[in-house]
Amino acid sequence: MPFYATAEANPNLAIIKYWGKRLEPPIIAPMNNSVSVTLDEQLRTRTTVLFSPKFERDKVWINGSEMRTPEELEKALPQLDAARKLAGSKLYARVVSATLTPLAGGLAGSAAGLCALAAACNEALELDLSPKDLSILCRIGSGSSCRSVYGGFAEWLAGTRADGSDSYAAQWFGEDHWKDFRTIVAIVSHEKKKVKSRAGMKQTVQTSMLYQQRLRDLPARITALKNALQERDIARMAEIAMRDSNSLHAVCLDTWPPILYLNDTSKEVIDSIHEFNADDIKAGYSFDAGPNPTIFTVEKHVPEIQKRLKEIPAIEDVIVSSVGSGPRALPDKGALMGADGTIRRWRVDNKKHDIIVEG
Ligand code: 2P0
Repeated sequence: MPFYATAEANPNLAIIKYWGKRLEPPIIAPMNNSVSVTLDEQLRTRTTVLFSPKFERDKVWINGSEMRTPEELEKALPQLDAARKLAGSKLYARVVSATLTPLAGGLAGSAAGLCALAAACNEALELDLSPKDLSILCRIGSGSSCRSVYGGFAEWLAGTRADGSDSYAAQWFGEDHWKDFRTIVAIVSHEKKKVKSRAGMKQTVQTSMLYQQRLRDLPARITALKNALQERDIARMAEIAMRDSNSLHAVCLDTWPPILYLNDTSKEVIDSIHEFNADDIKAGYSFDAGPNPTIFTVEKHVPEIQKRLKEIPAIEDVIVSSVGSGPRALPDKGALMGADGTIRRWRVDNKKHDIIVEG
């Protein structure tokens, strides 16, 4: 076993949202199936992991800062424990991670992060996991990350078993299925969100009446989405995405005390997209647990949507992503830490979407 590896993973964005757990950490299984598209490499996360008898506890660095509090470590540590259990190892780990995803702005940062960590552990401990089992290891870190195990479009199944063993992700369509599909990510706020997803969804399950109706609506919506994606039908796909996002934010408002992730800029984006869609639906907005909008569309409509988004002053940046691929192992020259545990000099270039190892 090399006990040392580096991997990268891309974020995914939910078209049908995961919101609510039927099994709490450290298992994590959701109340409902969810479906996502995996983005391309522009917002990827790279993670190097080293397991060693020299270490007396697990240590994790994200973008140069060491994670020290139980809250900061609540996702990585259960995943490291699960990976060790699979390997029959008791070695502690050092984890160094660099991400191009703006963190905690409702932009799926933990999806890429916990998928990259699971993929790096899979390599370092030679677990040789199937995609299904890798998705289970991901899920133990953070639910949404299990969908990043696949390129293209993937579904995370809620399952029904009490041990969570039937809750895993499966690919619907590969990354080449819909070549002109685009996800436009608009950055409206770099502020950390007020209510984290983990706490917010728990509050919703406990207090929202409307949530029960959402759960009843979802199976038909998921079937309709599969058909729309199969036929590469942007009008139907975009309507489903908008309805599901609106449903998520309706149950958030119905939560007690209410949770509002959207802001005035999000509302401007909603109005602008409905105006753009006045004659026929050409694009759909979607919001996770934060105000940053993502727009699903096809390539030919991207310039017009970019023009509209540029008219909204609070939008700081726009990233246009194609459908991306699953995680991959990297050669040691891309590692963020040496095989002896020394952290290398590296930097992220958010403009060029690059992670540069300098020494
Ligand atoms: C999703 N979100 O499906 C939904 C849409 C936010 C809104 O998955 O507790 O960070 O680690 O399993 O995955 C955010 O929740 O939560 C999320 P945990 P996660 O992408």
